[in-house]
Amino acid sequence: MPLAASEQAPLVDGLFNMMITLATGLFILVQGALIIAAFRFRQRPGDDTDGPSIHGNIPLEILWTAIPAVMIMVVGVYSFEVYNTMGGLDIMGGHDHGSSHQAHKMRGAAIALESKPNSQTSGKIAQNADPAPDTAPTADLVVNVTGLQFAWVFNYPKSGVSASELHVPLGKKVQLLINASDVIHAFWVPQFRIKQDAIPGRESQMQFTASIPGEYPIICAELCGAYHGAMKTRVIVQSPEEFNTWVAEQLESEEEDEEVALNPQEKSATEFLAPYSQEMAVSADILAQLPHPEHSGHHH
Ligand SMILES: [Cu+2]
Repeated sequence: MPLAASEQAPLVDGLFNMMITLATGLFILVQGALIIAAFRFRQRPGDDTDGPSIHGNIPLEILWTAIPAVMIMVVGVYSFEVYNTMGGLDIMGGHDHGSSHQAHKMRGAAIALESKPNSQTSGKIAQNADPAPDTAPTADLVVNVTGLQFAWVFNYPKSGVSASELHVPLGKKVQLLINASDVIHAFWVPQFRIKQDAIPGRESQMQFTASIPGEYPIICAELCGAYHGAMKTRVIVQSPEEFNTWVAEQLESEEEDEEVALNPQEKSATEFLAPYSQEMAVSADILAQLPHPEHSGHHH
């Protein structure tokens, strides 16, 4: 098994180990009985007699019905318990927040109503109109996840940060609101033992609490097109302080991007690009040869 890097992972591993133990025990029991019977009751040389003809054995039939029934019930109850503990049944992401639960329901209804004439686009509009969904009070951090051919986009509604990699603080409960903009994808982090479908027009949710700092792969687990195999990114688990620093940096660079978009009006291309020349590996001489804004402005 890969590293268990979330608080939920040991639950899944416990279930997995129990099922493997049961299956191994059953395999040895059934195969053992088969091998013993094949050897012990095999035809001996010169013996042409038949074995006794037996029809029905009620106690035996009850036994081999009861044992699997009990095993299936145990596995069923245990896996249900794990699923529930991981928040799988808690569709709206929290037990005790009636009002936002209601809001979620209504939002769902609005999407359903609006999606009748043109299911995909209007469903999307209804959701885009409300980019900051109700924050479940039980989660420390809510992240909107969008799957699209062929990438993941992470949006932090509280800070407004958008990123192509998921950053999360260590030891904090993270709630993902998962969506898709084209076809069905699936959000999978093996080290967290979580996997959830991303479905266009329908928000699915999932919770986890990262327990070991590090970088883990995020993989699309639903065949979604030609480049499905390349639909990968990372989740970066960092200390809450590092996470806050990252959020601040993202906000800063987003501001810078805005400046980039605003400034060209006031500066010539040469002046404007000068600070970036090193980054772009372009020499000042080449920059100086750029056309003057008066001549080029309209064509851009
Ligand atoms: Cu995909």
